[in-house]
Amino acid sequence: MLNVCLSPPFLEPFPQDENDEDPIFPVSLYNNSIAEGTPPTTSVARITATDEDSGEFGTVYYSISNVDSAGTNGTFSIDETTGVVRTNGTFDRETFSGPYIITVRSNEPKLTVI
Ligand SMILES: [Ca+2]
Ligand SMILES: [Ca+2]
Repeated sequence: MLNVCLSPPFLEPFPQDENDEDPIFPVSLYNNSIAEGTPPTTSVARITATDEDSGEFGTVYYSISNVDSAGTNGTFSIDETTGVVRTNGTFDRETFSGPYIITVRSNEPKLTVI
């Protein structure tokens, strides 16, 4: 007779990653200039941030939190996934010569509401 000893199945789940890392912006200041008459939707900067978490926890979403100076919010827009900042309108030096100070922030992963 052969005795077979079966070990219990490994019940411990694989450790799941936690959202315990914040996005890091390796470059904290982008200094770009915009030519007068630049058409709307022109790309003026690409912001990047990295998050060491895996999967959705490591996905960075970008948004503009503030546009300072005489520029009003809405002068620029940012692609929430690529970080590309684009112009929303045209610029006239006689009206405002800048600088525009755009503050970009990263969002926590979005909650999916079903
Ligand atoms: Ca994270
Ligand atoms: Ca983690």
